[in-house]
Amino acid sequence: MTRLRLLGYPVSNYVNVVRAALLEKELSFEFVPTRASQDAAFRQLSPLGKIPVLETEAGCLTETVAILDYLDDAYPDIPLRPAGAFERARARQTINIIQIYVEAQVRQLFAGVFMGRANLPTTEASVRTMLDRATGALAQLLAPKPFLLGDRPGQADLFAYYNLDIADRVTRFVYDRSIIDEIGGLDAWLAAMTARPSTQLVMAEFQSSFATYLADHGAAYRPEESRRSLSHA
Ligand SMILES: N[C@@H](CCC(=O)N[C@@H](CS)C(=O)NCC(=O)O)C(=O)O
Repeated sequence: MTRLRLLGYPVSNYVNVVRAALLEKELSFEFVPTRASQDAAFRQLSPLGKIPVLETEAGCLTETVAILDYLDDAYPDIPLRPAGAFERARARQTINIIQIYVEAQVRQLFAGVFMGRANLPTTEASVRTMLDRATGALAQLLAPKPFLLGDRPGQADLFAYYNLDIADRVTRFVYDRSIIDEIGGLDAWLAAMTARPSTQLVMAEFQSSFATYLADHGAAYRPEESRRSLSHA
């Protein structure tokens, strides 16, 4: 019997990666709705005050990639990393590119898209420059068959799915361009990922919490305006 608790909020792309991983690994866990916070008490659990946090019997973990590796090391029955050294490194390469050159870029625009504030044109321009490089890199790197590195979804698939979802919403809204379409070749992968029971559960909660989040923040973004929402792909 595992005693795992995931602290997070269903709007968070990072929380959703970890939640999907727990579901794909068929682990028993409790989901504890928790917002990011700089409160001293929360920073005892999460040093940067960020979500997700995974509470384990050994202590609390943050940083999604660390949590994913912990889950695979501690609970290896259903692995989410390829067995081979090269494929495993390729998965991490994919995750790093998406985390640094896609997610961290579009995150700079969240305020103007999802939080009712305004983005600087200079930020929109600098983010676009990096996104263009990342889009080219991912177009070169990703070759789903149908999953990214095997015949079942792994860490790289989950990381890509939830982070490209939020990135696509941002690029459509800010630039009227779809990063997913521009990477290309992802339709069968999106369909296969969207059909996973883990995705259905995680995205259903995302949709309802996201609507509340956008209304609370007076956001300019309207989910229904997005031509491609992965949960409806
Ligand atoms: N590098 C962290 C990023 C986590 C992150 O940025 N989480 C967001 C929610 S999606 C958050 O906690 N934001 C609040 C903040 O940055 O203070 C990870 O891999 O888990």
